[in-house]
Amino acid sequence: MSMERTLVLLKPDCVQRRLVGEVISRFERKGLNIIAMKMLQVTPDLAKQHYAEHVEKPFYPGLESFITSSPIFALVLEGLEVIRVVRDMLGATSGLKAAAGTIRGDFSSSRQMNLVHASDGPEAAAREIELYFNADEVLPYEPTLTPSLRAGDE
Ligand code: FUP
Repeated sequence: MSMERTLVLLKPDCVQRRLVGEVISRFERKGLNIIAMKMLQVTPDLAKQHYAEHVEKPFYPGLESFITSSPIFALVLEGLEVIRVVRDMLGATSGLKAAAGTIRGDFSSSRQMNLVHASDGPEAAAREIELYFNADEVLPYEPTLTPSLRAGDE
């Protein structure tokens, strides 16, 4: 099992609906390590870099307008297989399709306003972390409760 990092965004709907604490609390209770976090306003330029694969798609103008509409939180989470673990915690892209118990399944009824973004693979995670954070803003540390979270050989 590999220690990974992933980029998570708490999107404008998450902040506006006061769900930031709820969502971060789920990541903390899972045992994931927050190693970077900031509040920021996404600019159209940053949105185009972040969603480079979607820029030409018909839904992109609406997506850009949404993601730049008010501030967001960006986080880097660290943990074993954290890229997949966090995607599983988010659920399917559309809140209408996401399973109950997932963040989107519990709190979203929309495809666009789906509250949280998380990197979908190792290359995306590396690219997205660099897009949102300088190297000195990422602060890895050894959690003192690791022995209570998993066995030594996990
Ligand atoms: P995800 O990987 O789950 O974040 O979803 P995608 O990369 O497929 O889509 C990126 C964002 O575009 C999602 F947050 C939802 C949004 N989207 C739309 O608004 N309309 C669409 O038709 C498809 C995606």
